[in-house]
Amino acid sequence: MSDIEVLKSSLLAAIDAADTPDALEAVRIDALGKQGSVSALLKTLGQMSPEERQVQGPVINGLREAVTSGIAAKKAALESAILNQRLATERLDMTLPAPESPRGTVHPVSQVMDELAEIFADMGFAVAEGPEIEDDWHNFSALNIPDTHPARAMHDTFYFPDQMAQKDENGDGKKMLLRTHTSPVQIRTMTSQEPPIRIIAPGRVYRSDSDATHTPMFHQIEGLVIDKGIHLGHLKWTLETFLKAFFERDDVVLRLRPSYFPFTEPSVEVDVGYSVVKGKRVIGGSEGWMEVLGSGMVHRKVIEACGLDPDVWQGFAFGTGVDRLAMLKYGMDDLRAFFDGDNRWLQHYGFNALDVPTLSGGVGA
Ligand code: 2U9
Repeated sequence: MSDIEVLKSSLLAAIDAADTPDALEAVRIDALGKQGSVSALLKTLGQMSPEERQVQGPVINGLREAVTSGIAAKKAALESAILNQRLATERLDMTLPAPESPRGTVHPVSQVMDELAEIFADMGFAVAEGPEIEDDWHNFSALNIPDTHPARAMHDTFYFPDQMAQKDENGDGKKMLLRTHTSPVQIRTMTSQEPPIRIIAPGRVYRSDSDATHTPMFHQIEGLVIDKGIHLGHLKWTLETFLKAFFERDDVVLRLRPSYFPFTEPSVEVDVGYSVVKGKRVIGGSEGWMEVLGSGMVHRKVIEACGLDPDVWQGFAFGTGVDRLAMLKYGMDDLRAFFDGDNRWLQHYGFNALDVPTLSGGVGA
């Protein structure tokens, strides 16, 4: 056998013996690398006479071809062997439950929003939404909140710089702000939809009066009914039904205290009774009272501001903090933790995404 045939068989044997991609790579470099045996042979072609090259050229190129295709075939074989090995060992029994991967949880605010939507849907309320950036007519004026009212003050409201004021229909500038409650959603509904109206308006609201227990953004839900012959009894029944379903207790007792809001007359603040069980406050009974929301009959001026006749249409409305309701029902004691995004808190207080609240299944998880 010529040396080239000897070299060829020894290289093909080395290729065959390579049992890992790295070992095969070593053979490739040893043969076809810069200092490789086949590369060296190829370089000799240059010094040969044309006749000699006529003879040796095809032989040496044949060798390079054989080694190159041998290495490529072996590489493919090794890779498919490795893949089959992995497929064999990584057999996934799809019938087995998924391994306990860290699961995202539903934030308590979202859970409570879903619970409230479920409860009010059952009473025929639709969910209405609107812009978080509002103008001061929808957020204040239409709600009978006079220009001088402290709620309008800078320390309570995030205003946009005047140059961002929008021109209203008669061209004068509407001051823009971050809504301080979701009431402008109800105003937009009353000015765009014929009564009767039954809506809840959940969403983010902004107040620049944050302190240890108040955050600049929190979540509110407000409710509104506009119809004929609506009176305080309808308000009380609706609030009792909602709070009994929400706290999943039939012994929820309400206390209505006269109060004042510019957009309702009469206005009442509502407390729920609680009992102390093993030192903890439990909703139900009336050992003590906890304020949960404000409400009242929609002020005539608000109905007029929305172009409706208050002698034909009456209504009631209420407003409450969703974060606060969540703390009352699920026992959190620090509002700020709601916004920290701390995974331990979310794993502890969060809800399983599959636990979609249904009235039949008891809205709570
Ligand atoms: C329209 C007419 C009346 C909504 C109302 C309250 C009372 C109230 C506070 C509760 C806690 C805000 O989140 S909170 O700080 N809200 O007490 N809200 S009556 O009254 C309306 C709304 C819209 C058209």
